[in-house]
Amino acid sequence: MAANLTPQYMEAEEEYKKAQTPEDKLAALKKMFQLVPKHKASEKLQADLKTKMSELKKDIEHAKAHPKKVGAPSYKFPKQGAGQYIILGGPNVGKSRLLTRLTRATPEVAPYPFTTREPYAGMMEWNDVKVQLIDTPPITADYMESYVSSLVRAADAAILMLDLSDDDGPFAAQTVIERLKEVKTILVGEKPAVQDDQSIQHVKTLLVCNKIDTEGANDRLEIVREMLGSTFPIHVISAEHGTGLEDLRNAIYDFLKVIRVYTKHPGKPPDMTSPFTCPIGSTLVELAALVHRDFAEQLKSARIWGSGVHDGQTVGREHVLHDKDVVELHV
Ligand SMILES: Nc1nc2c(ncn2[C@@H]2O[C@H](COP(=O)(O)OP(=O)(O)O)[C@@H](O)[C@H]2O)c(=O)[nH]1
Ligand SMILES: [Mg+2]
Repeated sequence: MAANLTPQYMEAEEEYKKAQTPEDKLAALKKMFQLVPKHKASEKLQADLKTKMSELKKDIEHAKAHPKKVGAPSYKFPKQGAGQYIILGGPNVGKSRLLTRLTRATPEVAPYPFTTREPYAGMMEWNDVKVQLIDTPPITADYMESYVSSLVRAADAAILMLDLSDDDGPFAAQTVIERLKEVKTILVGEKPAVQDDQSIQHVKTLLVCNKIDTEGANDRLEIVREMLGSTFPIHVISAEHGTGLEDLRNAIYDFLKVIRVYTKHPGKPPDMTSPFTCPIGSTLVELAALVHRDFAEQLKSARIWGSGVHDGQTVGREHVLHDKDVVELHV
């Protein structure tokens, strides 16, 4: 990219894309504007950002002056655990059943469509961490709740569910992909490294083919592999009978691509019960920011126990962390 954008800028842009309120969007845009390198190659980008900021400011003022009386429902799920997944699919594919199998949540499961009217969240346990799963109302060619796309855009990843008991299953999944694409939300197996159009959000997605216990499921699975196998990682399950669920549970965690880091206080044993999770490749200073807002700036060094270091070795701010590292932060 000509403007040579920094990773910090890209992070702010990611925040912008995930923002669900005009206020959050504006805050992220301000950050992007501060972080954009100020030179010739980025002049157009700077101008675009300024235009967007002033439009948003107007929107916010307008909304304040004209408060909505009634509106479409909107839902916001604060992120919890190591990551947030949104479960998507047509009616009756088994989305709610999956949530009951992987979490303690108890959404209604029924053999007729549109039982789930509202999104429903649960926490999936994976070893010593938890992953948040959100069940949603179905998406069809002529029905999609207005708030669903913003939930998808805000999530860390998606599970697209497909019904192998139904000849139409593969096409129903394709419809979900297309409906979301219409609102610039693109389900992909892997996020592209660079994304120029800021209005488009890619969401990495696992394709989960459910009801493998039913007759003809294997034949339909062949069709699915041909249609979608090159786009998404495919997992085959029976949510009803439990087939493939442990593999899926592992895949859901692995796909987040995070590591676990445990913290300790000087002279005390580490807290091995609730790790922090951060993206693979994170540095000490990035972890520090998770532990405490002020720590990123204040951090001087750390001692670390784990892979690639001597026990208790002192490392600097840019040290790259590994899964299961134990760190003692010195501020
Ligand atoms: N045979 C079979 N039926 C399933 C499976 N998973 C879900 N179902 C059934 O499919 C119907 C719809 O399930 P539900 O979870 O409510 O679907 P949703 O509309 O996607 O939330 C229910 O009757 C479930 O019992 C499965 O793996 N195999
Ligand atoms: Mg449901």
